[in-house]
Amino acid sequence: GTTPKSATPEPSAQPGSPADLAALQRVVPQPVSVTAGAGTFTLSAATAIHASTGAEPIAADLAAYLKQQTGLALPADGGEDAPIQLILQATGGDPAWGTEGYRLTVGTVSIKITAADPAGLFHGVQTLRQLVTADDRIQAGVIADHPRFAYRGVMLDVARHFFSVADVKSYIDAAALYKVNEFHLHLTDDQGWRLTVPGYPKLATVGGASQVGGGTGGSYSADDMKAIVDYAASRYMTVIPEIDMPGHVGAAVHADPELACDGRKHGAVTTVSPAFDSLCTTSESPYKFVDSATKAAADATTGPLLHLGGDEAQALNLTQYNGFVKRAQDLVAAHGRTPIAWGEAATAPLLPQTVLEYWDTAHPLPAIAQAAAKGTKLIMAPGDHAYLDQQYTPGFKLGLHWAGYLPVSKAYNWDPVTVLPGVPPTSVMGVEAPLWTETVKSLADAETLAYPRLPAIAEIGWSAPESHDFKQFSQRLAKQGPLWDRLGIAYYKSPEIPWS
Ligand code: TNX
Repeated sequence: GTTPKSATPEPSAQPGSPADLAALQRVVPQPVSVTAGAGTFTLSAATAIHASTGAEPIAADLAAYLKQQTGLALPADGGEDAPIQLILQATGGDPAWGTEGYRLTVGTVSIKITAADPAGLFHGVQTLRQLVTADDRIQAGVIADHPRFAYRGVMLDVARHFFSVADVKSYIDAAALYKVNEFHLHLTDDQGWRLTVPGYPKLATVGGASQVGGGTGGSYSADDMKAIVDYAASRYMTVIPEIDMPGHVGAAVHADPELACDGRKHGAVTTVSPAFDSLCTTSESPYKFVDSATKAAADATTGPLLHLGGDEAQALNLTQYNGFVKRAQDLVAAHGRTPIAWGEAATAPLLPQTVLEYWDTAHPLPAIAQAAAKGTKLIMAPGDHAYLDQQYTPGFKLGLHWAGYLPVSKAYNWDPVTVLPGVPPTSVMGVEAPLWTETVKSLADAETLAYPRLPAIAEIGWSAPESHDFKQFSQRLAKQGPLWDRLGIAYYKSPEIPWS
């Protein structure tokens, strides 16, 4: 059988002391249950890892993570008596675990992670990483865990400023540490078009050749997109591509003026402010373009969801806008994908499966709650709690503040099911933390806005609402600082957090 010969003993016969429990309180997001044992496990270069059949890549990930963090090179191909065991266990788990839950048992001589699915083992590995202290020890205890919401997303805007594939991978990697499982890639906007579309070569070559402030911009080839999608999959994250339309199309109409009604020559948009151009909804050629662009986005990704934008289409009247959104959904569905759109699309006739993403807390639309009441599922990305591009404080060197200032406490203190009055809790699929990049020029800038707020929003997505407590969260968050230093993740040392 596959049962390990020396089945890992439970952490210890002795329950942990309050000090042992305090030593386990360093995990973000807060797990469902945390029970301390007595003593610690000490890692060494001889500590082998063994994985069940099918989980070998996760053993290799754990070894690579621990090498990065501790410098110790643990063998990832240990036998069934290895001290660290990663075990896929189809039956016997708590059904509440789902595909993402796991149980981590740390004793003084062994560590075991069990899960029904590799995604759960991967999340358990993230918990284990966070438990490793500066002296390579891990507190004994048992953590049993599973997520509150199925959708826990982050978004990166690669249109306002272009980010290389390597930078995108780094952004994905850091978010995986907080059990984020959806990566929304905002590929197109006024200032840049980043996706190669067969039949429309100028979108990438002309529409891609700019960004905020000018500069050379860039775009992703089919191979680049595959590299991003495969990397995200290796971090148990699904990529959601976004083609933003019918507004926010400055780069598209710059590349191909026929997509707009006025037929004039549109220059590249390099300002922060939107251009308020629109696809021409009264002619057919833009729909051919929407068909091709959404097909390219569907072909480049493997997940079920495809975002069609739909925000801030000020150049259209409501009838034109609603008609466009209706046809765009049909085209996304024809490519086998489930449409997502920004909240504004709630005014249009929606397909039953279309998902709405709520963002605009400055102008909340009653139509969104009305759609939810009729069965539309929502993703919550409220600007005043979840927008990572909003400044931490007045005068902060990066970011905007149209939704107000967003200190860490505000990124943490909200509940997705009470954000919009009238929305049934079961309508909420989960949360997303978007990072718009008008003011973000580098990966370090992106990380400085995301850390430490991205982990706060990840905890809102993962952890039970009863566990939310900012003071306790900020103490756990403080313990992530040394890990970010070690991993080279830039972050803002907000004075709200008791960094040591
Ligand atoms: C509003 S959020 C926008 C974006 C901007 C963002 C800046 C949304 C759907 N539209 O185009 O980048 O505010 O915070």
